[in-house]
Amino acid sequence: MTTQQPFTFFLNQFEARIEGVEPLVRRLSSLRGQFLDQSAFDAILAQGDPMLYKVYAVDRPGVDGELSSGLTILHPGKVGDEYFMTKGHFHAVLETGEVYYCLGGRGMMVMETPEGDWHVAEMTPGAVVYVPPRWAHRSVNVSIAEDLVFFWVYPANAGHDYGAIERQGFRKLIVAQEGAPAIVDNPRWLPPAQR
Ligand code: PAN
Ligand code: ZN
Repeated sequence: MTTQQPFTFFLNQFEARIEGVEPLVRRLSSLRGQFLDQSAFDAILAQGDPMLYKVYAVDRPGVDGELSSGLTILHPGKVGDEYFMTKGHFHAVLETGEVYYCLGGRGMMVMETPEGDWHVAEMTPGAVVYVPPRWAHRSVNVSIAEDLVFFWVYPANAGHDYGAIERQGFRKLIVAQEGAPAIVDNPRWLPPAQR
């Protein structure tokens, strides 16, 4: 058993980055099939492949007791009526939770369990959203012009399972209706018994 040394890292809230960490960049093309309006998706991609979000991860060894943390910056924008969002995932170790702390912008976190229970939480500066074990989670930027910026911490051995979400998305979508975000049913989503 080796004893870890404590360390400090600096989260620059004003420049929305973590000092000394190279961000992972996710572009629109990595969310193929996730946005409902496929022709709007193709039309944007034909003009280029915009960056949707950046993730500054302070990863730790994937062993019991370790915690990974980091910062995500999700840009504003829409595909058809649907706001820019993260891919979303279950944790591969389903019984692991996560804490999100919103630092800037305006968003919604869409969550669901393998049984199909769902919940949508608002993300505004200061909001701490607790994602219990077993809940898949996706962040959505519902602002017109502002980045959604949030810090997160989860057990480093949790892992990420993107497969179920890639297949049929989340039960609920967040779309603009008359200029305001609305929660609507995802027509591609099937209850567990019908999959
Ligand atoms: C976050 C997310 C991050 C990017 O660190 O991974 O916001 O979202 P996707 O992983 O869905 O692309 C987290 O929830 N980690 O477990
Ligand atoms: Zn997670």
